[in-house]
Amino acid sequence: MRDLPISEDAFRAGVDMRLAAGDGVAEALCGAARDAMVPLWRQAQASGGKRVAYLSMEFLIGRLLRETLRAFGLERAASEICAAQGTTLGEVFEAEPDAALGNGGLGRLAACFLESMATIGCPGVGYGLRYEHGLFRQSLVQGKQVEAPEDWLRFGAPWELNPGRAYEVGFGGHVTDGVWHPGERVRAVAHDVAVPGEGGRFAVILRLWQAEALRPFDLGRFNYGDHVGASAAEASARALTRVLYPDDTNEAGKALRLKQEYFLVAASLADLMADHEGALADLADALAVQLNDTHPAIAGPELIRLLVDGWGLAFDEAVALARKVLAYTNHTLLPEALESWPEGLMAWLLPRHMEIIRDLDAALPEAGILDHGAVRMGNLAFALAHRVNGVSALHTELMKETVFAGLHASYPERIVNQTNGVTPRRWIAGCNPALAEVITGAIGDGWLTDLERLSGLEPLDGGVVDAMAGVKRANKARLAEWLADEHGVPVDPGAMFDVQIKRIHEYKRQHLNILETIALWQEMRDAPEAGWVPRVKIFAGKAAPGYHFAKEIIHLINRVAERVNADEVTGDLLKVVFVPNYNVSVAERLIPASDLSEQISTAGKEASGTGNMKFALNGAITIGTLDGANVEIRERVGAENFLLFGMTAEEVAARREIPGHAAEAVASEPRLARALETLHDGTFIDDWPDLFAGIAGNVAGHDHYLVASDFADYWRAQREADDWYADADGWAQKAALNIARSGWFSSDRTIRGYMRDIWGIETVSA
Ligand code: 26Q
Repeated sequence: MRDLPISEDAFRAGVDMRLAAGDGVAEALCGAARDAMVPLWRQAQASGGKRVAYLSMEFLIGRLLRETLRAFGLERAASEICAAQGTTLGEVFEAEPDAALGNGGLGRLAACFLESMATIGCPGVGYGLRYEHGLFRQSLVQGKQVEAPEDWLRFGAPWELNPGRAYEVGFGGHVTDGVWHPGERVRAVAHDVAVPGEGGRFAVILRLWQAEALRPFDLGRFNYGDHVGASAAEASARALTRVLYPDDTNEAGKALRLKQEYFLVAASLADLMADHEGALADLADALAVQLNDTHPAIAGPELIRLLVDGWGLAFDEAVALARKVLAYTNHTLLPEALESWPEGLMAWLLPRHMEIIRDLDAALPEAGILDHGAVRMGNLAFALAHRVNGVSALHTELMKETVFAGLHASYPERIVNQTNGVTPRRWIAGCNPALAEVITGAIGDGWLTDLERLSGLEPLDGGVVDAMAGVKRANKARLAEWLADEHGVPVDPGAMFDVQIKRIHEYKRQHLNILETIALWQEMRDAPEAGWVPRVKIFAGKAAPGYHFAKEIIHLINRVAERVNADEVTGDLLKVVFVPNYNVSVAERLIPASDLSEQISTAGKEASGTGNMKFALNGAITIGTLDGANVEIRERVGAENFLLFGMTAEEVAARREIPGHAAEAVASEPRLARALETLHDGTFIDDWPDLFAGIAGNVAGHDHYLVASDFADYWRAQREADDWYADADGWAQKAALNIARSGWFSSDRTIRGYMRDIWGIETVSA
């Protein structure tokens, strides 16, 4: 038995006390687990050697109770407590709100990183915003996405600790004699969540800032009769951290978003500088600051401002010091997602920062920071970082060739790769405990914190392969029950579960998948007795509220589901399910029950992907393009265990130059042409037959994402998937090899890479 940081007895006593005080079971378990973390939290705050601050507008942490109990080895005690209270631990887990303080991959990566840092003992802190409403709740009304505010704080905040830290943050105003006089000030109040590492020896603090008014209530104004205006300052300050921007890539920046970004940066840097004890010149020996994309890139000018205006450094010295501290991670090459802010807006909201940006632009003309009246945040972040990293090998190479080609030529040492990873604690042990048990049975303990030990599963023992296949069957049976009970779709648990779950976006090509589904349905109807492999097509994901095309794709998937699921000809051969309100908890339910992992983005567009890694680690076989980290997954699991299709990034670029590429592809692929017909002939919506003509027109017309050109090869790979699946033993073998060979995709490996190549930080030992 390992040493627990808290004894079961102490934990039980903590829970009892809370139950006696009237807490519910879930609250009592969370509260007692949180209290157990106080010593870890104190230790994490005590400064020692160098540490890293991970600045991110998003932390998609999801539920925390199950992960915390496992880290502390308290699951058994918690289960017994639940039984005594007439409930089950599973039910209590389900009652915890899913904290969705992020949009997708970038936010979930940040959460995996904090957990890995805590597990391996990397001293660090995460800084984010305490959004009152995280990513919107999605429901479906007649097949269409409807957004409602999400409310993760409805049960209070059982995980939070109050560090009693607050800072003033200014906006607007003017600069006189180099001194900034903000026109507006708000308070940033810290709320801490401790993220424990496996074994409970360390924790990393996630410090979330909430905006409040300096003077919440104006009694004078109230007494004067202005009852609403008396609270205006509070309402306006609170608006800052009210909602997460529900955007993954699209859409131009709004002033409130820039305010949010600066608010995060100003509060976090103030907090870090307050804790810095040594000489200023030693700052880079004590602190590394990692920028999660450009969203916190105003940290560069802010740090320079603090150093010049506050500490009296010369501009050049300040720039050099800031660059030693800062590093920047790029997560996208999509031009529409590259942040840029109008100079006028920047000058109005942050006049002193705009001066600094102009000085930087003059000092580093090759950086291209200012361009046609806009501040290009990627260029700014690059210019002020000592390292800039991409998130997969392919993405990093494309960064060098495209967005940052000029800057890379000037600073050839700066760009490095750190391929993403995921935490195996949540994404194997947490969500798939039966699989974890099989693995431990085969290779013993220790793999969960040293994931490359999964390679020890090879040479694969037939018993282990069977046991893994048995776990998959059981997970699928459980999912089938849930789909029937919660979503009214009965499915055959023996069918291949084919799953695409991620934000809805044209480049991710959910429309390629649904068009293939339609074509498959048509062929099944033509010859229902032809020995088809039964499929369940599962989709989930949210569309940005203003992204019309993505919303149409959701609508189409749901219309296809309605028609296909009611079809007696195809029956159990084909079912289509769109699971609403995709979030971390839904992913934890779907991934362990998946056979086929859809990673079908247009090559060159998906920076990395991390869902792809979770699926492989849970024994799903990938059908995918040579994009992002798919390339590295395929290299590791072996080409014979991966269903590759589609054009390469280079072929994509060349194909796009051919006039009429889509029309030509449609003409040469009758299956696609026939499937596209259904989008304007009323097959799926008889009272408005051409409702989906927009999607059809896009695919057959401009088709920027090459759906038409990749369709034929996708169809071929899908039929190969059928053939593989028909051989159950062969499939089980390939699935097991995916597990055994994916250990490299642990975020522990990624964090070690950042520590070595970027932060210059060593792990601390327990
Ligand atoms: C920017 C400006 C204004 C409002 C919103 C935004 C914004 C917000 C979020 C822009 C982008 C994002 C999120 C991007 C993201 O999640 N990228 C994903 O990052 C993952 C982790 O590296 C990768 O695996 C995915 O490939 C990448 O798409």
